[in-house]
Amino acid sequence: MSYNVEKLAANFALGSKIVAITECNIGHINGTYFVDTENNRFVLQKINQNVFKRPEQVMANIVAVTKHIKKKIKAEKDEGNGCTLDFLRSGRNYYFYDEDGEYWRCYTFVDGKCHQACESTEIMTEVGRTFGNFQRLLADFDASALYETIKDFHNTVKRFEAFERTVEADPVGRVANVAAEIEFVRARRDICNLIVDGIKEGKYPIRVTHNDTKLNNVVMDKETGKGRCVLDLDTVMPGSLLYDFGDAIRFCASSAPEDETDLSKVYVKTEIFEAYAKGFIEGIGTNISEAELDAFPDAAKIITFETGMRFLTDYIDGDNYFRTGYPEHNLDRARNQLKLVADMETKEAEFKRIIENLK
Ligand code: GN1
Ligand code: MG
Repeated sequence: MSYNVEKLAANFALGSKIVAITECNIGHINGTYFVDTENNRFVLQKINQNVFKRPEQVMANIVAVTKHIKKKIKAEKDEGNGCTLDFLRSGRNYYFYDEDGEYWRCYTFVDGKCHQACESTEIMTEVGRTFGNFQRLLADFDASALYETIKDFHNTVKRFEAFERTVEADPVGRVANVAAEIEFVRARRDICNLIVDGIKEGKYPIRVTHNDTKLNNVVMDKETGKGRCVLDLDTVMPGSLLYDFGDAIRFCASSAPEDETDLSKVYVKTEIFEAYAKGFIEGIGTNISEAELDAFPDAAKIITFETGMRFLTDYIDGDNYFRTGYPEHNLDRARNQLKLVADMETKEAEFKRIIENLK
């Protein structure tokens, strides 16, 4: 489907004439375009309604959270705390609803560097600090005021149930190809409960969580290397900060990209786990409990496991959720993530020691 991006962008108050439009292909979910005007650069995105059933709720969450962060940063009068995304209005709303029933939104581009791969421990500490700081700035925001835009997004137990249902249905006849992967997942059924039960028992408080704490979702200052802004606020929801920590380790501390097929190249880098944890703990300050810190090693494993299981589920289901570049893409991603889980299992004691030392 091609869109008249220029016409769509014109529904937002861009302030000056559009001079160029470029499509951006990073990310598995939304359609993204850079819109350059005479004076500024904007990001126009089509919200994926297959994933986000209620785009207006996604935008309500984002607007509430970014307003809060803006207020906090202003009150703290600390330039070092960076900025947050600034969304443009279209009429009264922060989105434009087109004649095909699609939702579009537009925000001011934040200039800086987004690292696509982990280049050093210093960078990872800074990324950790930026996400920790994001949590800190939102620590006094009432998470119950947010919509749960993707229900049970990180409920690993429910994700496991969905996996089993898909295996049972085997809609495109792929189950036979993936017996080993299915067995790997089933053998780890027990870990699905750890965070879910901890939340139920009140051990892990419900906070505002980002839910997609990838390295490339942080904009860093090109000169100073300091974290400036957290991007991709679509999945900002009520949740546990363990999700955010775990997902960051899954993505940032891996030795290889998420779809590397040479599994001998895929392992978790202990020094990156440590560097990220150090920055995150510094950034969040006192807004974290001992129980949450103790669960960091498990969180990394659980979220990596969950993501591997989601890729595998989507593969078995016929690739309906994640954008894929080739037919076996989801399977390659699943194998990659499950390899990472196996490697994390061998490093648990080391991770625990690291967290104890950072406390
Ligand atoms: C999706 O689109 P992207 O890359 O930001 C997914 C995350 C997964 C990630 C895996 C809403 O994020 O949960 O961890 O792919 N986002 C959603 O690469 O499902
Ligand atoms: Mg995302």
